[in-house]
Amino acid sequence: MELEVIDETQASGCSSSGCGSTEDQLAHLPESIQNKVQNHPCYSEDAHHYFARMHVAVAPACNIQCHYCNRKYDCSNESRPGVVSELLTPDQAVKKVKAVAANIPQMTVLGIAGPGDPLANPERTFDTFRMLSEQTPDIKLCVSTNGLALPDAVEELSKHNIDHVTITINCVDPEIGAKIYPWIYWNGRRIRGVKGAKILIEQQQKGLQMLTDRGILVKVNSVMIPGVNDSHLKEVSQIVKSKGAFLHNVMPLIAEAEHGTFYGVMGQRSPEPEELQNLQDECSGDMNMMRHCRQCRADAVGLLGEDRGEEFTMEKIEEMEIDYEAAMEKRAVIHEGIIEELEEKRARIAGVSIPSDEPSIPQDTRPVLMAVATAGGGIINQHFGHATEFLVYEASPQGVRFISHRKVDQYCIGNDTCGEKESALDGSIRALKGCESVLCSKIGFEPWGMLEEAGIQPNGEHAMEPIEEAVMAVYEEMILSGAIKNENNDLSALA
Ligand code: CLF
Ligand code: SF4
Repeated sequence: MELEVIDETQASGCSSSGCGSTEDQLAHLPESIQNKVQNHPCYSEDAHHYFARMHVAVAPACNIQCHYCNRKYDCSNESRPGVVSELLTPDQAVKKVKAVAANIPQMTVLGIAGPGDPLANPERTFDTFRMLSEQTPDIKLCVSTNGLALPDAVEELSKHNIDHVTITINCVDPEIGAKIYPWIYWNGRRIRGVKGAKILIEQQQKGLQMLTDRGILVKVNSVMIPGVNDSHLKEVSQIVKSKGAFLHNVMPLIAEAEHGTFYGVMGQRSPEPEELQNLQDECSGDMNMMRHCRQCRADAVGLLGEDRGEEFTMEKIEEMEIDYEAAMEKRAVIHEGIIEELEEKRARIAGVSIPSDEPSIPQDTRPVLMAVATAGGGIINQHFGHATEFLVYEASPQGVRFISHRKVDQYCIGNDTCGEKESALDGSIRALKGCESVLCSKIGFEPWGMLEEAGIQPNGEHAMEPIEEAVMAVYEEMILSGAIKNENNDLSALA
């Protein structure tokens, strides 16, 4: 008996809960826009399993202060606090982009996202974009900004063919803004409190409208700050949607005392995964929500969730010989292959429908969260012990939808002598809270036992299978085995 693997359009219902599936997000859009986002790993959830992005850290200065930011670290509007990025000149940045593009051919997007605000460093940012648009025409250009200087930059952005812009909009109410932004730097003066927040909000909204009027795709990032803007973000979502934003990315606040940020030091808490998911669900409505953001660094390189920056330090790049013409040819072939694979996958999922007389899962069967270990490609292909993050999917009678990712410390690093093994494994199990199963390509005896004890069923039987199909198959197995108990369900038809 086969249960339905619902196409992602239906999977989200696409219910009011919404889903991150490319097909669902894009089906209603003109073909020209679908083409723009189908290989952008941030604008398309599907694409992020296949295509990579990179950032170049060319923009050190910032024109505002956010309470979740410490200037020693990257801009937290688009990246998590981490080690300070290696600051590059525009020339170095171009060299780096060519080196990465030649070595990671699935890299399709170059973003400038810090470590300060790209538009507060217009010369460095636009020099980089100008050279790249001339020398690496096969790479999409992307920028992320706090929005203060955006209206003045829109013309320049359109000139360089930058058609993906992210604005971080945390509020539309200056009173709330004053709790997030202590000051802005505007027309040569520092403006504090509500007055500063009001100017910032006006500039963000104006910039958003100008971009969407020109057909530039805008993603809005919002940092969810419990007790400050969490209950306000639904309104933000509606407003940005009404102005034509393409995607809304509600990200969790990261606030640790050791980062030295105002919120970190003051003990402002970050949201729990469930709180974030609930807010994302509330904001979704007919708005496309991004749920696969990794809050990557301002010098991140690779698939979302992986960071290969160490392979591309300037020292290493200087030693590389790059023939970009040849690299472009190779890249084009690889991109075509990936797009074909993606299209096949979408067609396969959409084509799996059940004849109406086939029994299906009773509609009141409760949903189940499952964690998946994957190294990319949309399949279950990673050893439990090698995972540095797990993707969390929800299976329900309506289908399978991506929910979030959970970061973990790598449990197994190739030997068993690591003294911190126990605690790393405990940490992984804690991170998987709420998940009832974990799907991976392989798993050791010891973690298997510990996961079971924690009520999480390990499953290595779907190695190398497409994620959505494997998750639905495990859901079906759980129903049939009675692991999902629902007294109202008559499951006899499924047996
Ligand atoms: Fe970079 Fe941002 Fe462009 Fe993506 S990241 S500038 S849109 S290419 Fe992506 Fe990274 Fe999240 Fe940003 S996962 S932090 S949303
Ligand atoms: Fe920091 Fe970015 Fe905010 Fe500037 S915009 S203060 S760099 S988080």
